[in-house]
Amino acid sequence: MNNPLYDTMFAPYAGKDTPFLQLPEGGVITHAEFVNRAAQLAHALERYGVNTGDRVAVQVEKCPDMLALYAACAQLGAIFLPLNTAYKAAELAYFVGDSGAALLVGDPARADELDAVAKASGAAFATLDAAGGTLSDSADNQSQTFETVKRSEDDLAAFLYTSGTTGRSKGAMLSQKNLISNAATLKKLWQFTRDDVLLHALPIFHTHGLFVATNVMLMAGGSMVFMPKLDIDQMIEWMPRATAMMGVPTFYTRLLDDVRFDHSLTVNMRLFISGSAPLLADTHVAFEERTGHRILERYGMTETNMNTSNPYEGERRAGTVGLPLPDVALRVADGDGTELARGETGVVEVRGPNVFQGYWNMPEKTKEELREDGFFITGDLGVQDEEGYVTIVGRGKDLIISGGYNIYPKELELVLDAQVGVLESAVIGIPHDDLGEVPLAVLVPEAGVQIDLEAVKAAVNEALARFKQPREYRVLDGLPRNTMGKVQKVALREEFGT
Ligand code: MCA
Ligand code: AMP
Repeated sequence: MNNPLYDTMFAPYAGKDTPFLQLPEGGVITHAEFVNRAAQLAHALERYGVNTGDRVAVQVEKCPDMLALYAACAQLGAIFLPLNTAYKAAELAYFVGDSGAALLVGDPARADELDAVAKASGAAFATLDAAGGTLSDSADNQSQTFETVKRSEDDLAAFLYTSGTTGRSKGAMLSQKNLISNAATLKKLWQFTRDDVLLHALPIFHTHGLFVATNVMLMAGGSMVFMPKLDIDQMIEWMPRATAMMGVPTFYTRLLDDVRFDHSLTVNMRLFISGSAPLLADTHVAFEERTGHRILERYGMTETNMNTSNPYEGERRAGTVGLPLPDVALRVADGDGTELARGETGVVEVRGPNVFQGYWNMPEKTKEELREDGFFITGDLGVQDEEGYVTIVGRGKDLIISGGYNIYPKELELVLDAQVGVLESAVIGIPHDDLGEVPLAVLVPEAGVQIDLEAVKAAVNEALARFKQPREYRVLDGLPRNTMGKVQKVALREEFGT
């Protein structure tokens, strides 16, 4: 194959008039139209100076052209670097600078501030949204064919940034093979075919919506109801015409909260998949009672795509994330990587064709998390039963998962600690009915100083995306610490976590 990613995911659809994206606001984009558009965008990328191997940073609202840009990057051999649309300019500046992106593609409504971000890193800047933009204009005049650039399966296809416990985001480098192998495995396991219609309401800047959902559907040749975001009215309207849905647990709790959502809506559906955050066993049970469907829960990470899944045929066990995927080796290990006996709790480690190539420009970090024998240390605490089912029981890493988005307390604490009058801070996750968890910030004032909370909130709002911002603040005289001086977040969770 000349370019394995393009040749498996996109090339097979040239000239095929089958529906690929069904747009709830009206219209259908066929597979052929999609690959033609990708070719036009590949030409446009070249016009903006993008070469094979360059990073293309993309902060664009969910729309067909945003997805076609992923295909265009594959065809050109550029590295697709999608970014959360909620990120502020300060956050973006880091990603663009760190990755050395050749081009930043951003929202026309924020053109001025994003252009400045791009300029500061020496990147070119183009705009794109559902209505158009400079990249779209440039693509419109281009040929609908583009000579696919030769690549190998070991070449990089995407960077996804994932935060770390140090507060600094790391660019996870994913090769073509990482993406292709996982999509092929999941397609087969979950039995996706060209007859499937997937309800797609996830964002496409993360693994879940982009690689798990889209790559699997591309490989299967099916179609997607391509919703701009989760909208329960739209979901309910389209469900009778769909066969499958993928979502984070909040999707399921919101559906269950709606009295219109009942068994009759789901008779055409064959599969509901959940992941990115723990699905409560209660939600699993309530969903089955309401619809007769057992949600299939799976587990993965940005660095690895998917690692485990409950079976398609066979027992889907509530509260577990199922069995290791056929091509993934999984061990529950002690701190040294020695496998523990079944039933014992330890750190989950995984190895397989899905495991990433390392963190961009961070060889030390890569070494800390990728063992020499190829196992990646996930930082999740798990236990495996005699039959191999894995349960995630906690996290060794300090991480809050809110509505499927990861929030690293350290990143917030660094911002909070820098505020006037704040001596130190600690951020913990507290339970939230809708989002699972949300952050709460505990602030300790400098001696004799009264913290101006409104000023702190304003500074946080300037620095960090809304979804990361603490939902609540508490001011304490001091933080609980152990004898080693380490902050006892467990004690804070006990005090504030209910
Ligand atoms: C939106 N807001 C949030 C979140 N989403 N706050 C905390 N956590 C969130 N997840 C805030 C906004 O900033 C805004 O705040 C207000 O809520 C309303 O925003 P809106 O966009 O209308 O929210 P929504 O449509 O209700 O979105 C909630 C959502 C969405 C549907 C749960 O966040 C979502 O689609 N999450 C999926 C994330 C995902 O794809 N994760 C996969 C990562 P304000 O009103 O103050 O301005 S990949 C992964 O984890 C691994 C690899 C895996 O295994 O899949
Ligand atoms: P990310 O950094 O966005 O790739 O998030 C990956 C993390 O999400 C994992 O390390 C887990 O902590 C968590 N995660 C993903 N799927 C599940 C799941 N089904 N159950 C529990 N945690 C999950």
